[in-house]
Amino acid sequence: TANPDTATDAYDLVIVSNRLPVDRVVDESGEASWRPSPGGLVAALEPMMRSQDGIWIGWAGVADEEIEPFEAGDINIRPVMLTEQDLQEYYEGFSNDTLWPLYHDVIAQPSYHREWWETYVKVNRRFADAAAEVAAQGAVVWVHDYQLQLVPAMLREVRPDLVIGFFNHIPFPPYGIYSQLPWRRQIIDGLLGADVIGFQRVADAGNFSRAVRRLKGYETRGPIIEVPIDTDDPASGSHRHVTTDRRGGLVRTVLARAFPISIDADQYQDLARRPEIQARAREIRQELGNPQTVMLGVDRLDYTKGIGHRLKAFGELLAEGRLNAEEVTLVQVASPSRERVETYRQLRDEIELTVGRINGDYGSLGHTAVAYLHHGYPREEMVALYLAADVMLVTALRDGMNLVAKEYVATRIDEDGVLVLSEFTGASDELRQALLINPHDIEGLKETILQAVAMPKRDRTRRMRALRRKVLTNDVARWSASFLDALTRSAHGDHPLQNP
Ligand code: GDG
Repeated sequence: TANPDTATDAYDLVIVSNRLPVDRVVDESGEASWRPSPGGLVAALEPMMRSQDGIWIGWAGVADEEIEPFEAGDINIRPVMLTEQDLQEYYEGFSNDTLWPLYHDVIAQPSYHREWWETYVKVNRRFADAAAEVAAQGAVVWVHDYQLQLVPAMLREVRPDLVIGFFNHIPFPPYGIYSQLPWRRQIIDGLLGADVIGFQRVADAGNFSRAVRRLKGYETRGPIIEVPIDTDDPASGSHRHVTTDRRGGLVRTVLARAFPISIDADQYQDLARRPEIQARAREIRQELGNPQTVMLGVDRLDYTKGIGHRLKAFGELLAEGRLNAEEVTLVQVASPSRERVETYRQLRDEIELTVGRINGDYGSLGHTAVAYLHHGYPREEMVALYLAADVMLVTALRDGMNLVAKEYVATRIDEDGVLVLSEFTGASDELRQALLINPHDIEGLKETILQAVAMPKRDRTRRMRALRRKVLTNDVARWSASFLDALTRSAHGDHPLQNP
């Protein structure tokens, strides 16, 4: 397999994620090319990828096609092939119909299929091999998210010289839930191949450590996990930061702690300052019939986002006459997501039935109660929507972070607008000045919506100022820098236990 010394292209920084940050575009003449898809992760990593000779490994979004490495917008890209069957079993199956519902507190029932698991192992191996092939001697490899939890150990096995990091973008569930997983030990072993394992919340890191103690019996000291070294293994001599545990056995140490992700806040502020986007925000309110209050929800159409709970609360407030559809409009952007997974199809039917009922009962020709949009929009339009919204509703039942909440705050350069935020999002750990809610408590949610609608300007500004301070200081550049710093320091046997 990989020999780092003879590799022709060897990179010092390797990013591994399921999906590459590029989209294939076909022009009028039928010529296909790659366009960088501007996500927060790319924005955060781009400067480092440039300065450190980096490469990104992942799936290019087209099934059954071997694609040669290429460069897109200055980023080196190494595609990993996925067949249609891999997509069904590894991606839609094990990732999105087993791990996703399990890690989000079994809001939906996870499906456990042994064939899906086998494909998950096989595909993880393919990603690990690709990373092993391109990484320079001693390179830093940063693996992302729940689709690739076996990659760290697979990679360490063939390339013990690498510094390996893993970041989990979604929650890590409490042991009582995690322990349902038939392959619970294999996943833990996979993750523990990393030197640093990052989570969104302190609670997620705690859940992970507990699972490690329960399932593996390893010792943990705060965020440090002691992983015993098998001294019969010929690679055992090449491990970094090896120490002895209390019983004198050899262990390598793994750091597992919270690194809450964020957004490119400046980019949202810059968009919010553009006159044409501000004009679009005014136009949106006009198109809605100039209601006194515009409320907004922006989510992938996913059962974790609590869209149904939000609609229930809004519908009841209209039914009870405590809100009036002539005065208040709820705009719900539900961007299409995972449409081949059955649970998502059912969710779409439920949501659209509820929206239709509310509009039929409380709307009029001039005023729709819920403006429901099953589309994805350009970022400019999202920012105009954030600017147009008096109240932002984030009612997720479980969410690793929720970037939408942070985007709304970054956009509000006018220091106005009220954020209603679920306690079950990672964002609620930082955004304490939002109106925090428990989305399961429909009465409480209704009260809070009324409070948001009626909040005096002075209070809105005071809260928004405090929220903006948080988001503008802790942006995504700081997040990636602090994770990579922890990784590089771990290569020298030094574990930063918390953010500087
Ligand atoms: C996962 C975790 C964690 C949505 N619709 C449109 C659109 N979006 C953008 C939003 C935001 C992103 O997609 C969604 O991010 P979230 O964080 O809200 O949620 P997930 O997609 O579930 O992300 C989550 C995140 O990973 C990062 O670690 O925070 O907890 O579940 O940026 O703006 N963007 C555009 N058009 C749309 O229609 N342009």
